[in-house]
Amino acid sequence: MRIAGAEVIVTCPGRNFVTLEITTDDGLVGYGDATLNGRELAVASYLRDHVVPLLINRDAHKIEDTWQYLYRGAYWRRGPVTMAAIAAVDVALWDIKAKAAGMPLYQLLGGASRTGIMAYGHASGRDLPEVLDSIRARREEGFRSIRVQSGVPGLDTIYGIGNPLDRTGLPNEEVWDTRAYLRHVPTVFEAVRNEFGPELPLLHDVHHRLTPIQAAKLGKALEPYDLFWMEDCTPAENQEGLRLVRQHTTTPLAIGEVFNTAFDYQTLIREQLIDYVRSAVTHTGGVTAMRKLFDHAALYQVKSGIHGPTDISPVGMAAGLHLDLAIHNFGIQEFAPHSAETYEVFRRSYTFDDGYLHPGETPGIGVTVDKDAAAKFDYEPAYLPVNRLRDGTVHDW
Ligand code: EZ4
Ligand code: CO
Repeated sequence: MRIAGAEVIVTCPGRNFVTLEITTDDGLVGYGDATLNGRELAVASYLRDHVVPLLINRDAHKIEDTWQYLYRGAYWRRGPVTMAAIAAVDVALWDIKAKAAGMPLYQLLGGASRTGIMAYGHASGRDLPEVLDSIRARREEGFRSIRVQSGVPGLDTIYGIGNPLDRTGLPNEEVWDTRAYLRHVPTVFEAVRNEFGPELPLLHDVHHRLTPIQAAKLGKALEPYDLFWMEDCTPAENQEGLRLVRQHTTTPLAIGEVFNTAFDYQTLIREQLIDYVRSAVTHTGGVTAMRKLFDHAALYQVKSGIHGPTDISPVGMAAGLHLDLAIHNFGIQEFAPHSAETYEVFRRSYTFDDGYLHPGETPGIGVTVDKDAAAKFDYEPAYLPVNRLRDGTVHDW
């Protein structure tokens, strides 16, 4: 079975998505997600200009060989643009292989290790009453685990929540105050626990805004509220920085949504400095690379917590769900439902029922792209916000 064609689809049904469609000479079609929020066209060009020409006529079944060919063959390694492009090819080829086998992808990954995939939803509000209302709304939708983000008194925006399409043409700028945040967050979790009791799993995303010693302080302060995890508590390019956090707190740690290879986790996993791996299939080289990463993590009792914001397309989401169902060291899956417009372009077989996701039984990954619908939504430039301290210094967003 040879690759006969490959097409890059850029569409904006409420937010931008980049999808690779691969077709084979015997008529099978596979899809891979290559969406890199705020830098979408760089990946589209990487694929169109430098990868698609290499794919034509290759054996569609040779997934590992194609992965190595694109990774080692480029000479220039790693990086979000390269790894998102490789991920799109990899997922499209797994989609095709599973369709050729007549099975949902999870069967090719070893079969189901569980009956459903525990998902967590997002609750956020400018103040405490809004936060509590938002948690109630997620629970009514069926979520059994909830990430809680709150506005900080004195700051205008609820931090870490980007506007998918700001249409200003330039990134929004936000203001940040670390001391105000550190004082406020424990009071939010105290109130949430008082309202909802000890059972509900609660998560929190720090979005890389603290130094290691500040992160250690927050982790300790949150211990009474028994978090499921504290996410991206400090930038982790310097993996050794997590030793300091770990020495001071038993709050579980999740890291890695901005990482793109297993190497970014080497020290974090080997020294058991984190509890959950946050990579997305879309940003970390696809199913092939993620499977290796999770198997490595399993040796150290580190579990999965696949990134699932709405800037991962339903194609990327579905690929993650097949892994979630198959691997032994599954932890939790982030799930932010897409808009009706997005689901009009991306037809999915995955389901969300009573707090649990399932990829469905359709052969392949179970998502197809309606190209006529996609063509109705032209690409629109959009950026994530940029963050500054009160004195104007650029800070992590
Ligand atoms: O801000 O995916 O845990 N989820 C997150 C996300 C990220 C976006 C950035 O594109 O932190 O919402
Ligand atoms: Co995050």
